[in-house]
Amino acid sequence: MHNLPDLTLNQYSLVYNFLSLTIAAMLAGFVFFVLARQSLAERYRFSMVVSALVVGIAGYHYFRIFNNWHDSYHLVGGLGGNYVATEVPFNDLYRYVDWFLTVPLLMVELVHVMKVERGVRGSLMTKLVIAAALMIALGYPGQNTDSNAVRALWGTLSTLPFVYLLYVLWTEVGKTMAVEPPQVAVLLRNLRLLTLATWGFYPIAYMAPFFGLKGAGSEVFTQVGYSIADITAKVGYGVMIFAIAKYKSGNVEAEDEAARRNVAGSSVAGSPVRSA
Ligand SMILES: *C/C=C(C)/C=C/C=C(C)/C=C/C1=C(C)CCCC1(C)C
Repeated sequence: MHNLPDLTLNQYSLVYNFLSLTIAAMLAGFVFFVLARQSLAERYRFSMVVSALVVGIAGYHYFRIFNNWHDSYHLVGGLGGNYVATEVPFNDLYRYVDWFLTVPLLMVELVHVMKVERGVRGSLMTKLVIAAALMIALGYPGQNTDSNAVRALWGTLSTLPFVYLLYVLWTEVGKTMAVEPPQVAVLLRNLRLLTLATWGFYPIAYMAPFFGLKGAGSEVFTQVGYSIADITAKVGYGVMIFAIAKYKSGNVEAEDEAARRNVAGSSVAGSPVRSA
């Protein structure tokens, strides 16, 4: 919960319309991922189930945020007047609960379409999911404080798993790019850049009070910024995961063949009879 500043008609409407647009984008994403699932090879379909879950959870929360925004303000003085806070508090926990659930799921989506060995997959997923959940949980206590020192403390703690996560993501995706066909490598590279660019926005918005952004400007910047970042990091990201899964679906036979050759190759190399 935090105190809402007075807004002009335009400021209020900008946020209102962006929250509304985000609900539409999440719903559209949901329909797309459910339908897109059919066009993938069996083994990649799960990535679309997770994508649909992510935008489903986010769409629900945006619906709640939208209604909350509507109830937390009322227009005083007609069209020439201002939007002034009502007695209904604005609940920031919707966003954090949403991120707490969706950010780990975004990691699951990614690892699912990456070429990693069976034994590595589980531990990679665990590392990324735990780091993602820690990052969000540690950020929350600093979100609604008026003290810049408290905000900086929790912001810094949350940044530790954030940096770790980006590091693991960057190196592991890099390793996969080296063993994937060039088309998939390009898609993975773009996905990595999209993740870096969109995820980087959240800590910047969090730190807005440090850049002197206060009151109405800060509120509008944060709400609109989070909406754009969420659409890109969830719907846009899911569409890119789909593109990767789609390409790989056309290649499952070649992939299996390569895997068989690898297994056969390693047993030949390890055989004392052959090497003698
Ligand atoms: C769909 C939602 C996404 C991708 C949310 C991502 C959120 C972050 C990367 C948040 C990071 C934060 C920090 C690194 C420090 C300050 C606190 C947070 C939680 C805003």
